[in-house]
Amino acid sequence: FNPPLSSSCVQVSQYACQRRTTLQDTNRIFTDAFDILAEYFEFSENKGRKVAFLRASSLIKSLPFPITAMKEVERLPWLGDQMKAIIEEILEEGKSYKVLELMSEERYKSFKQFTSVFGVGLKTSDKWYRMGFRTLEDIKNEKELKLTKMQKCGFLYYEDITSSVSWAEAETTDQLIKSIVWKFVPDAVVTLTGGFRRGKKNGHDVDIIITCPRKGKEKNILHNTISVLKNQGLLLFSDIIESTFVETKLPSKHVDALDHFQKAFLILKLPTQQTAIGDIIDPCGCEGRKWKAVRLDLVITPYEQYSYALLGWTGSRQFERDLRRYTTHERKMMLDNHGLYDKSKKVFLKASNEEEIFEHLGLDYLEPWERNA
Ligand code: 8DG
Ligand code: MN
Ligand code: MN
Repeated sequence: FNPPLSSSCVQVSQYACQRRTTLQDTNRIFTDAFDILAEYFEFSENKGRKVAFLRASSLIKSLPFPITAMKEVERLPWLGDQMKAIIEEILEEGKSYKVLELMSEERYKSFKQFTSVFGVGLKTSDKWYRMGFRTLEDIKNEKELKLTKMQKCGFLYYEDITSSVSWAEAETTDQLIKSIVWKFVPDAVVTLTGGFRRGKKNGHDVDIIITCPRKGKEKNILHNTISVLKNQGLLLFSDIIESTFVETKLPSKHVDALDHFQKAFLILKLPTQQTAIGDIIDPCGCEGRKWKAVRLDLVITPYEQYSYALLGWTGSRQFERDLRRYTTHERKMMLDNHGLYDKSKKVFLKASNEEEIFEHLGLDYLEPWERNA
């Protein structure tokens, strides 16, 4: 006897790190609505409700069955009355008028546009909104407005950067970076991470993490690589962040804390791949242009922190939040991109791969493609 897969017999953990979440989301109609609401509350600076909708969305993404009736979601964690009302509305109407209404609010529409520019976050969006600007056209027409170098590049390469990065483009970027890095440091470990490591077919950027088994040999890689990119005419923008790591510091308590690795946020002038039939098929829609502006994040890590960094940069963001929340509340340990600290034993736990980190945490191993929470 095979019982039907529904919530009445499937125990769903409140933590994404105890659920297998592949890209096969059979409830996209619901999760899209919840993701939009999370964004709506992020723009309204309502952190609590943002997190609540992200958790609910993430939980639904892990369900192995399409939701067809309210009784299937009755006993799931994180789904409050407001969320259930939205699910019910979508089940009945095929869409949520509540969500559509919030999406048509002026502040949401403006923030959606503003934050789509590289270098523009909530702070700048809020400032522009309070200055009376509503659209990107408004911003472009205001010649007096001070823009950072990053934001100028965001506008300059807007079309390219907002069109998603394909798997082929991520692959090309990965090869390019490997060929450069391996000239300086032949034994450097260069790994494509972020969404592409989780099996996504496209993304908003390319994330690459670099280390070297020989202690300290990773230190010059970032600057050398960026010099080569510059000399080859492949660099459109770079923002280099130096390492601020301090050995004695305990992992951060905040689930959204940034890490302290040396890194760079780049825009590459990526040569467009020519197909066998030449210009007839244009894989990135660049219409005859020989390049596309592509966002690249490069992260450099000391070898002994590499597994933790890889786990942290593979994401998804919600998976990472829940992994840290689980570590703090269920294990009395502290986790960040640099390491894992056992508070009762007062020691940092070493790990030479991701499997060992899951083991330290007493969790079943999840493959990267099962972390699409
Ligand atoms: P996408 O690019 O396809 O949209 O998805 P993604 O690859 O999952 O998102 P991402 O924004 O590129 O972030 C990848 C992971 O990197 C994510 O789990 C968060 C993590 N991350 C850190 N530190 C930092 C940081 O300082 N900045 C950013 N942007 N991401 C960071 O661990
Ligand atoms: Mn990414
Ligand atoms: Mn990134």
